[in-house]
Amino acid sequence: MKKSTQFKQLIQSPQTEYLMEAHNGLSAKIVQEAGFKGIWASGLSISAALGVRDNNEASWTQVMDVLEFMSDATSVPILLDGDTGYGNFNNARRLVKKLEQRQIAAVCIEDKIFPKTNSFINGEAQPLADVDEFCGKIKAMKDAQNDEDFMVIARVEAFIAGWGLDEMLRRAEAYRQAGADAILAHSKRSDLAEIEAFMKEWSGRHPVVLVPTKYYSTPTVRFHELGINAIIWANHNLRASVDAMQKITKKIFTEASLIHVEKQVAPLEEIFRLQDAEELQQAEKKYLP
Ligand code: SPV
Ligand code: MG
Repeated sequence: MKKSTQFKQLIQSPQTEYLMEAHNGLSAKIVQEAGFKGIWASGLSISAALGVRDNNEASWTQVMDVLEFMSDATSVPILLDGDTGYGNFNNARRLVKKLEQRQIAAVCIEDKIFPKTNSFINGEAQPLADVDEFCGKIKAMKDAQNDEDFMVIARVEAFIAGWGLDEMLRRAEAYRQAGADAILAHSKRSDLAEIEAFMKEWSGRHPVVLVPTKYYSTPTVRFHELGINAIIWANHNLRASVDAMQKITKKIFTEASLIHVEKQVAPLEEIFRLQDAEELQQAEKKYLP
């Protein structure tokens, strides 16, 4: 089944589904092997892995290059965190064409201004996009797609920017009417209060996706009870790898030895397996003289 069709089914299914963050080909493969049905190509994680900030410092084509490796390495669908669409409606609709060419299943855009800033950095100081302008962007993206199953998810940043429930609902409804396939309701609170209030008023009118990075202590059953369509575990592979790399690098630096390290890192054989080195050995037997 096409990746876009898989993703559409995932979002439209009555159960709560889960997407896990990846930021390169290797982490994408690890996410798929764990059993996740979809991958979140996080802007924060991809930029951090490239050594830059989550402020569109990596160009959109540099993000595309990373995505190409992620898509080639996996068969489950990828949802790109497309920030603000990297410009106006015209940049965003070109993005859709290029994503489809790489079999990326869907893109999420947020109603902020290019260049964006991560929602958890000084969120209240961040200006939101004009609603009509953002609706035009969504329409242009939906008009640009060739594959009818490709999805555009509209991320509403009203709570992040300190606006209340009314603004959140006004924007979500406008984006739904503009053609967005789902709404990502973002919140930086440590509890679920804002999201609960939104879900009550929204009353199931269109699929909803959440990113519970800040309200991580919420029991997952609550998301099921609220009828959330998909949950994104947004940055945990990046954070896990940073923690592991810092510990091991420090140890090797201080001990100037590998004696106490060998058993704490993945065996080389595991790296070769993840790369599918075996397949090349078979191919060499077949194709080399
Ligand atoms: C990302 O993973 O880049 C996101 C989610 O956009 S957040 O960092 O929570 O804004
Ligand atoms: Mg992001």
